[in-house]
Amino acid sequence: AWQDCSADFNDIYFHRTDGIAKITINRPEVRNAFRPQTVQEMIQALHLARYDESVGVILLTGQGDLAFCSGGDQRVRGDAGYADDSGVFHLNVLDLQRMIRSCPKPVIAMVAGFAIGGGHVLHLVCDLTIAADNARFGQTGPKVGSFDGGFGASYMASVVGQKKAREIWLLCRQYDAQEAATMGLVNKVVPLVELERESVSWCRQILQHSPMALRTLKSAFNAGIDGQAGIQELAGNATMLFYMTEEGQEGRDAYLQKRDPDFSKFKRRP
Ligand code: 1HA
Repeated sequence: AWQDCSADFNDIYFHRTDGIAKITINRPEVRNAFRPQTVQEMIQALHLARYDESVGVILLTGQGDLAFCSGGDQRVRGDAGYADDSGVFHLNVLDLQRMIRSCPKPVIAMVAGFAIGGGHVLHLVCDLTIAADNARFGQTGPKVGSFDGGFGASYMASVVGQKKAREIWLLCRQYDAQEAATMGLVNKVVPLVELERESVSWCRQILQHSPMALRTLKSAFNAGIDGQAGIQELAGNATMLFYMTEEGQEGRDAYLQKRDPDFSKFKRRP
């Protein structure tokens, strides 16, 4: 049973149950299109889930069976981005994409219905995607006067290959769940009624595994394609592990005790 933690949110639901946090875009009347406030709330919820030590896996999904997310809400698209209530333009979904990738906990997209445009990129940047058999995937940018040349292009190419990624963007077609699975865009296709059960069971299997191994692997997968930022994530895990050693702690203790550090007992390994 999910515990509802949505009180501070308007455009999303935020739920928790043993070890799993679930972020649900709740704008079904526009196929779960996001506006700046939606993205802001998703960023806040992701932050909460990341810092909650009881959470080991994060599910990202959309309310209802018709859509995961249809991208930016075109009704509030102004002349330099998507307008918030005070008229300021945002492309803050790019921040959310980076947060999903750099979150040390696995983020799993649970997709029923459409994952389109900026909504498609959101599922793409998640670590895993479980799709219902009614899921449909695609980009629309060149049709609606937009493009995501960041993770939306380069990361997509590393997932499905250059030719397929260029096809997806240049033709703006939609692909069904099976086609998406065949091209490596989704990990598993299940009947719609089993979507949540299957996704939660993937989460539970992950929750049995070593948190340190999981976070280091995620950062290692990122490192190869995320440049200096990717190396920073991987190296951050190396630093964390070093802090946990007596050798690392000797440096800290010596500083605090105002003495020279004594690293002589630590091995110089081949
Ligand atoms: O490319 C970016 C970015 C790039 C760089 C940096 C930041 C970015 C941020 C965002 C984006 C983008 O997301 S661009 C791509 C924007 N999205 C789209 O082009 C998808 C538009 N929607 C659709 O193609 C279709 O609605 C659909 C395939 C998702 C579903 O079709 P369906 O089932 O036939 O429903 P439909 O009747 O089209 O939609 C139901 C209602 O939802 C309609 O409203 P109604 O006529 O009932 O009043 C429809 O207008 C509304 N709706 C759907 N999607 C959006 C939307 N309203 C606003 N924005 C939407 N994205």
